[in-house]
Amino acid sequence: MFLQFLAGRARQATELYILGDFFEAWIGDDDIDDAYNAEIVAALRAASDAGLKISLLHGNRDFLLGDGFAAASGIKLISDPYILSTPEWQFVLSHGDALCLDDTAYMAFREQARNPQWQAALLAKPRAERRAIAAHMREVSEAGQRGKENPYTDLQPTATDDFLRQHGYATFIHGHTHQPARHDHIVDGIHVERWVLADWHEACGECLVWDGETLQREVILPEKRA
Ligand SMILES: [Mn+2]
Repeated sequence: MFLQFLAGRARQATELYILGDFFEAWIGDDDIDDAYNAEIVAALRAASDAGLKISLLHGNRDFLLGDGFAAASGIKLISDPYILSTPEWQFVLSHGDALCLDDTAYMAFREQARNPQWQAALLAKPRAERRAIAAHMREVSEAGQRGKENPYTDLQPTATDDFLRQHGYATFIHGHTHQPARHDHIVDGIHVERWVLADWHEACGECLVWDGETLQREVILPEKRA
């Protein structure tokens, strides 16, 4: 369905920002020739060739997306957090995982996963081995979530307020927590909005649309084929 979105609705926009966990797993840019990945890369390329400016920041699953992927797709890899200034408004974009400080096991993994030496050592392994490692990491993560009342850790409130302060009280947009919502924060007496993105599934996706005046959720449904 994302491919339909990329070929359809997304083309009405001038810019598209993807805030991480775009892929369930990414084991290295050499895996671009995998059939599933190649189709997505080609679709991104077609959209960017048609004039859509696409930017992407890393999530915790696709942290290995690199320059090879970006060049092939015609997209721009941006840092997390990323300040997005439009003529009318300022936003700060992030995957969101960096503020989930209460999940100490995850934060330890995150630090490791973002370490360039660790990444290089992983990328040096054969593809089949990396694929097995990714599957194993997924299993460990799912096993850790089972049995928990709420399997998803939310952002740590104090750290989030500090983050909003550090980023000039810009409207904060992130994903990761699987809890789509719009939150109102009062930081130093200033009202700041925090928008949490929804997950994408085969049957339904969602994006936030900025039209220069308001930010709105837009539900994306699969196109019916005649
Ligand atoms: Mn995530």
